[in-house]
Amino acid sequence: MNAYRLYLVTDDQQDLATLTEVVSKAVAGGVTMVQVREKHGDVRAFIERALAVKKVLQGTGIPLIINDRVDVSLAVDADGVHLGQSDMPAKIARQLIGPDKILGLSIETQEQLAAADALPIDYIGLSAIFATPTKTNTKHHWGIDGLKSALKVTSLPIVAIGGIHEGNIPELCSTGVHGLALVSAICSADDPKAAAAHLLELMG
Ligand code: TZP
Ligand code: MG
Repeated sequence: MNAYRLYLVTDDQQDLATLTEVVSKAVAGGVTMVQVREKHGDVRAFIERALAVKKVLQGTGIPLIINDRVDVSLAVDADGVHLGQSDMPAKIARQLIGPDKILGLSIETQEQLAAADALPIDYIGLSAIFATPTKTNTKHHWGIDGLKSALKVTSLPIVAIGGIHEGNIPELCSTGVHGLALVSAICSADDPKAAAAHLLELMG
């Protein structure tokens, strides 16, 4: 199974109860991977929230990925970590997490893309495909054409992120992209289960 297919990234504005409820419903709706993303709380809160999500995912086979922090990923024995360009270098992260964990890296520029295949990573998060209110400091938006050309440049699986919703799924999927990562389209939906199921249906 392609675990990158429908990749839920959690909303750090949601409280713990909402977080676990959203993840649980999204899992029921069919998400294939879950990343816990925390941008505001301290490391204790990050660990607490990651452990709560881990409990929800227990027995589902859905990989748990931790955003930014290798130490938190190790602390909760997650399935992997997703790094940004200002986080720990991928080579060092790989040494710390070992060969079997999943390592993802956000790629924001053509230069970073050109260097990606030489890194010990498992997938690329192509960031950001479209402008999004969820993350306002994105410098470059790849768009559909940028995604298409990125798919030709790298042999790594690409997960598209940023501004993805039911309206742009068909054109995104027509590129052959390996996965779609979303925050608001699932976390802010009235019914995250129905939202995830509908997104999957649109993906065909
Ligand atoms: N990285 C690039 S865009 C983004 C992240 C974490 C946010 C995506 O959120 P949304 O709500 O799916 O546009
Ligand atoms: Mg990051």
